[in-house]
Amino acid sequence: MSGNVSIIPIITTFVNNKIDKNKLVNHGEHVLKGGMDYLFLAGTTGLGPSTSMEERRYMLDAFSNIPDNIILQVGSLNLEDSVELTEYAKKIKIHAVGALPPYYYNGMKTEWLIDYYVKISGIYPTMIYNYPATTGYNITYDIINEINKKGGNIIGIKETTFNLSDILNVKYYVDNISVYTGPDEYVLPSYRENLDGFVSGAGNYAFDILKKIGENYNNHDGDRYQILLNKLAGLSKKYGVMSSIYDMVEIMKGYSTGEPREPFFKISENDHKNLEKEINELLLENKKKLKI
Ligand code: ELE
Repeated sequence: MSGNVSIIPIITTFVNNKIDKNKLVNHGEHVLKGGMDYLFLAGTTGLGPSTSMEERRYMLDAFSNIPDNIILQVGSLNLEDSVELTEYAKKIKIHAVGALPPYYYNGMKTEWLIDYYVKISGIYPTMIYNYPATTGYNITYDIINEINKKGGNIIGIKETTFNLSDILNVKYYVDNISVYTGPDEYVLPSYRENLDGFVSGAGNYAFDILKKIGENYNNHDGDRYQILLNKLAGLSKKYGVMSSIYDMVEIMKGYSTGEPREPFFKISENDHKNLEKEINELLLENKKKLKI
């Protein structure tokens, strides 16, 4: 068996633009009971950059009874806020904090990125959230080594990139770091490349399929489960990135997770029906070959 770790960036359960705590905890519990190891709060899928620091504290409080299973994304464009939130996470003793680099602005000096991570990870063990396509910055192995040399404590990296060479270089050249793949399409490769695990937004609705990938990573059924996951993630994108995940949880798992936060608009009733039809057809087609 592989020691691969599963991290699910859960959606934030809004109702009328406020976080619904019961729905959040209910969803988190389903994901963990489904065999996943950690919940990643305020990630991309959780619409994290749209949440206030107060909302992120509120989410931490909601899970303060299971701190070992929690990772909170604390990155922001106001480092003092991020630092305060990291201190709060330390008090609750969660597994680790995650942090996007400062984003949106072009031309940040590399040394500022380094100092940003030294400040956050100097307080609490930190997992870098590397997502170059959206942040504009690629956090490579040499930057991580520099952060740790300057007193930081980077324990992991979540690599939302298809650049396998960058991903592997972190594993090759940084001591004692856990490397997690980020794209849904790289769940199986995280096992095959003997990395430390994966982060998968599709895990919100397909944690049972993620389990199957793990059980079959060394045979060809693993490929088939990964292909099914890719197709489901493709449907999610087709019907509306992030927003459709709320509908997919309801369709596939049978409980409500509220709604997204605008400008991620709720998908229409008609689209919901079509999405449900496409999911059911896809699952039916796969039932012949796979145990789902
Ligand atoms: C994925 C991102 C990227 C999961 C998070 C994650 O949500 O925090 O659709 O592949 O660009 O890496 O959601 O999603 P895609 O880490």
